[in-house]
Amino acid sequence: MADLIAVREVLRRQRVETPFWAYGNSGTRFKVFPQPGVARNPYEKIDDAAQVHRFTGVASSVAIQIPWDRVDDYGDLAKHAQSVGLEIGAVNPNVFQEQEYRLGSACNPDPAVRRRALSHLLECVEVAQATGSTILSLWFADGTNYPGQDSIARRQDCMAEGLAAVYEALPFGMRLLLEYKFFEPAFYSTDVPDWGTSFAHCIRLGERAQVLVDTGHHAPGTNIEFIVAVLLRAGKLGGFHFNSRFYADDDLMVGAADPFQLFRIMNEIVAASALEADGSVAFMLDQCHNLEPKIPGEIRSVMNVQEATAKALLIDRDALGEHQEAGDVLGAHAVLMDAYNTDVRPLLAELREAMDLDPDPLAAYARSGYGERIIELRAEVSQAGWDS
Ligand code: RM4
Ligand code: MN
Ligand code: MN
Repeated sequence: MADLIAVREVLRRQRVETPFWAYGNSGTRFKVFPQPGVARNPYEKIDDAAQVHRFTGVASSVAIQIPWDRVDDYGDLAKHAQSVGLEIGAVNPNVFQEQEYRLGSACNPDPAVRRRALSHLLECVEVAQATGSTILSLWFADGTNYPGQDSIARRQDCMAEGLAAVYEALPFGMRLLLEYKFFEPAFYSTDVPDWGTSFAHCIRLGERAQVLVDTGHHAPGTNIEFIVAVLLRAGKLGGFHFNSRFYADDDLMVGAADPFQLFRIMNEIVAASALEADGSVAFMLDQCHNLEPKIPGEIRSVMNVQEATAKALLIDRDALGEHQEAGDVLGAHAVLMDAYNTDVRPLLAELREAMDLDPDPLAAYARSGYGERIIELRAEVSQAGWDS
């Protein structure tokens, strides 16, 4: 049996970071449907993120995206975050939306464009310093659409060179996380398409470069927990972008499409003691709430991560080990499934009460009236979203 007191302690300390972009309007390439009350600027995104933390107690940091969340004074933004009990988490440079980046950013055939991309990445290192962030989180839309369009090898050289320049600029204590995604927006070749490519670049860079696993960035059927286990062994799992996918990079709520997969991932984390350790695996959400309301969508997602984590913590590791050693396939599998099939909601409700929180975060948020208040308060002036 797992030690319940220890399980609660780990759950109490676990942190799940929410992203600024979850609080702005979002949509598909067909349409962005604005929602009433949505944040109009980074300060209001902080206020919304603070609600998620207020009701879950574990979402104490927020990721920002530059230029979407550009402000004049980043120190002031960090101060505002602190005033509502938050910290600025990962800084996410955006090198995919400007006209110059049509053929890529760090791997663009034009050296002037590569320099421009690099200078934006370096600007983001400064933003991270100014906000007290310790993570620079990189994702590149770079790639090609047609065989022969560009040299795959040359593009890798450029990627390596650009990353090395960024790595060099990292101040002490800051990590660089390199995210991969197998396709989109490029359809033929992507310059960082998989964990192997990210891993290879990170190994070359050094200790403070690690792989970021976005759960929505794999081909259907990929065994993500295997990737997680391999990266953990190598000390190269920097963190997650949690979300759900049914088809491609859907960015739906984590644990909605496949809660069992999330449990299997958390099982590898727990098995490697990567929750208890130094907190070096960053659990971040990367989601967009196109249809559902955003703050409750984030609360639900944080709860889903907690439920998967709780189940993984409940696995009877001694019994599992015994069955595994004895070659008892069904016995070992049953130990895992027993934990997965446990209803952990009462355990989490108790934990919340012990943390002076409402046992039901979604109901408590609904009762708080915050959702109605922002609709009234933010009626005028344009909202933050993909197109701003
Ligand atoms: C990418 C990736 C990045 C996110 C962008 C907008 O697919 O997941 O993390 O910043 O989308
Ligand atoms: Mn992502
Ligand atoms: Mn994505």
